[in-house]
Amino acid sequence: MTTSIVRAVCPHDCPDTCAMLVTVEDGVATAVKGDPEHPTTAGVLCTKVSRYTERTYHPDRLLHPMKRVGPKGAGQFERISWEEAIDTIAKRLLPIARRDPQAILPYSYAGTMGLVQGESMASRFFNKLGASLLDRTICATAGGAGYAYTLGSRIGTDVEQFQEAKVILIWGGNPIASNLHFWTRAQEAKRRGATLIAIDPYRSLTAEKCHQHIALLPGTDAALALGMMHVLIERDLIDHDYVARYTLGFAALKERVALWTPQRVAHICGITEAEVTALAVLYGETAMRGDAVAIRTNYGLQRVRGGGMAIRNIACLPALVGAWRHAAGGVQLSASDSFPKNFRALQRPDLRAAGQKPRTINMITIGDDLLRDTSVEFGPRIDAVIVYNSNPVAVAPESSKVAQGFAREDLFTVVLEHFQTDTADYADILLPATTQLEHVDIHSTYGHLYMMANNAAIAPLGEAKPNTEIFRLLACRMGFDDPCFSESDDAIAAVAFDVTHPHAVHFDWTRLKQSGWQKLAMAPAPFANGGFATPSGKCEFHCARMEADGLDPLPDYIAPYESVASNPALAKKYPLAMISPPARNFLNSTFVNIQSLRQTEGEPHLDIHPADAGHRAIAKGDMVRIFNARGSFTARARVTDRARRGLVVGLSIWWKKLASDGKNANELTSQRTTDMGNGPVFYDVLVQVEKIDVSKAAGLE
Ligand SMILES: Nc1nc2c(c(=O)[nH]1)N[C@H]1C(S)=C(S)[C@@H](COP(=O)(O)OP(=O)(O)OC[C@H]3O[C@@H](n4cnc5c(=O)[nH]c(N)nc54)[C@H](O)[C@@H]3O)O[C@H]1N2
Ligand SMILES: Nc1nc2c(c(=O)[nH]1)N[C@H]1C(S)=C(S)[C@@H](COP(=O)(O)OP(=O)(O)OC[C@H]3O[C@@H](n4cnc5c(=O)[nH]c(N)nc54)[C@H](O)[C@@H]3O)O[C@H]1N2
Ligand code: SF4
Ligand SMILES: [Mo]
Repeated sequence: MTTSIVRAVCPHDCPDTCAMLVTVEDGVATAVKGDPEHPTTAGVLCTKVSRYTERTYHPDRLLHPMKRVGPKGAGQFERISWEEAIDTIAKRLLPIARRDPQAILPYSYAGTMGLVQGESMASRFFNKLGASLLDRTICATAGGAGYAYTLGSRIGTDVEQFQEAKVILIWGGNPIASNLHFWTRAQEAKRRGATLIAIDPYRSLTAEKCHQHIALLPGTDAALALGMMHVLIERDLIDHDYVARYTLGFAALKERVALWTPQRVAHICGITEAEVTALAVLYGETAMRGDAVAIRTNYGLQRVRGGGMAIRNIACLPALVGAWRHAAGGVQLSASDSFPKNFRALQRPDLRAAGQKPRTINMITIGDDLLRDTSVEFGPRIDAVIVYNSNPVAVAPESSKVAQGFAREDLFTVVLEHFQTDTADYADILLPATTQLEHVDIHSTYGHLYMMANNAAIAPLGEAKPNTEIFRLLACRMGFDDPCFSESDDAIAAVAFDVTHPHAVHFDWTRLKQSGWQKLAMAPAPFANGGFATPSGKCEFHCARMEADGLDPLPDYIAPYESVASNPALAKKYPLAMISPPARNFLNSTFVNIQSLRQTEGEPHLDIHPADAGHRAIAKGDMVRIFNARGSFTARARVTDRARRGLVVGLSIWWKKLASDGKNANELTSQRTTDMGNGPVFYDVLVQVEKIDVSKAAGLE
């Protein structure tokens, strides 16, 4: 028997981007472990990815190209050859492209975060074709915009420093589920005497392990940050030297936050005045003592109307108290912009016809957009969609409309997948893609600072092909003869980072493949001496670019679209706020079909506070219907004060077809967008909940 260990990378949409060691015995991957030497992975993978071989060799893996033989959505397919598949796709796309290539839409997100299998050959293909552009907003663009207005780029505190902090605010994130290797550092800080505070409407797995949990109403974080700034300035817990040297607009900020008294803030956030004041005092006084204060802010708080402003306000806090002076101080939202990704080489936007700028479709309005007709404002009706690295029928908002769109008889849909997902059921042609164990890739991350290499550990299963190879074949069949369409995956990986950028001067693909990972060349404490990537070079409390973009140039509070306070008329019918954050054992909708993981999650649940359950006569274990004007889904009630009063929580994202009613929480979410960044508002939703007939519920037990 021959045994080897192959260096690989977890490809999933998770900030941790773990270094993996794959054991291969006679060509079969038998184990996947965390690399003990990689500093952030430290030998540990999460439960989901420890089961990677179960996912890779799953009996339901798609292994051959298929064509649809039943009605759209029914999921009935018949095996075809690659030749027939590629030929059929080209024959359908060519006449549409001749009419108007913008009628063709790529739809992809982060099934793999790899720079090669993500957006390289696929983007080249769609650029050459002149297809519509996709605004990939579904996750992080609201906060990304708010952060960039304030600090210039998504660069923040290095996760490897957090154990040195004395106060850590975990703000709108649940790292035990979604950022495990950050949590390890936070726990080490706790052992060394740090205070951990979770700011989250829900008592998540993480919140229950922190010293304090501030359970504010969803969508009110911007107000809490304004209240903290009010207290910091009023009590002079300010690093005046840092503020004078490295910030812009302090006087205007001072005037603005004077209006945001703890009393006003407490009322908006549904918490006490003392909570607001004590939080600011702990943060400010710790910083004034010269200790590091750090904030890990995530995605939970961005998925509301004012999500961009919320992150902007939080991003102002470290500069006020001079927290950036410490390597362990500051804030981490995302490390994305630390990596000089060479998008021009990877995606080749120059392949678009000279002067051509196709229209852009926002991925979160796919439901409405698939149902739109040709018009002057919209452009041509969407006639073809090519889906890869994403499962829009399960993950996009207002999903009954998404499904209705994909069910259009006149729409041609191609899906590249590992499994027959909810979206794959609507494909005309379904193509089998390789997994991370079967292809080569290179990764940047959004949670640490290592460039990562993924070697192929095993041969592709069945007839599966890498995304790159599928788009190479399509490009060839469509007659695209630019040499970039025959570049190998290794050649693409070799140009993924810009070696003229100081962070990546030492990047060399051949070496990286061998070592598996290499840290960017970045000094700790990135903003100890200013150096923000804003036009002023400073942390911009007053931001002229926001004004130019029609936004308030100063930190402010933007109420949710749907909340009891902001929309009382709607709240009369739908009085409960609903959030649907990630379940620990799923990764978005990935892994839901892995039986061992699904069994741990059980079935779709709804957490509801005893008071809210009580006056609806809902008891533990009852089946409930959650509904609003957009739709409904059913779940089993867990009566628990983990959800604060007025809030219900449905951990997500379930495959619709694996839920008893064929639906999930996205039936109820809206296609509205955030204040900036065109982001989604998954957690800005009012609903009503009712108990379902008892006998039926018992039958399901
Ligand atoms: N196990 C697992 N890990 C994952 C994922 C997964 O699906 N499963 N998904 C990955 C992806 S794509 C992402 S983007 C990240 C997301 O991971 P996180 O950034 O952690 O974001 P969420 O889990 O959406 O929300 C985290 C917490 O925010 C809270 N929250 C909801 N609304 C608000 C609010 O208005 N204010 C505040 N302060 N808190 C709020 C939720 O209750 C939840 O506990 O995780 C990644 N990691
Ligand atoms: N209600 C609600 N909805 C949400 C969220 C929420 O918290 N609540 N979170 C939102 C967020 S943060 C995000 S990021 C999105 C996530 O949305 P998506 O990025 O669509 O994530 P997944 O659901 O994991 O779907 C990824 C798919 O890609 C496939 N895939 C993986 N690797 C490859 C590959 O190499 N090739 C091909 N062809 N396919 C591959 C996987 O099998 C999987 O089916 O969902 C959003 N939707
Ligand atoms: S999902 Fe996250 S924690 Fe789990 S192995 Fe992948 S990168 Fe690591
Ligand atoms: Mo995400």
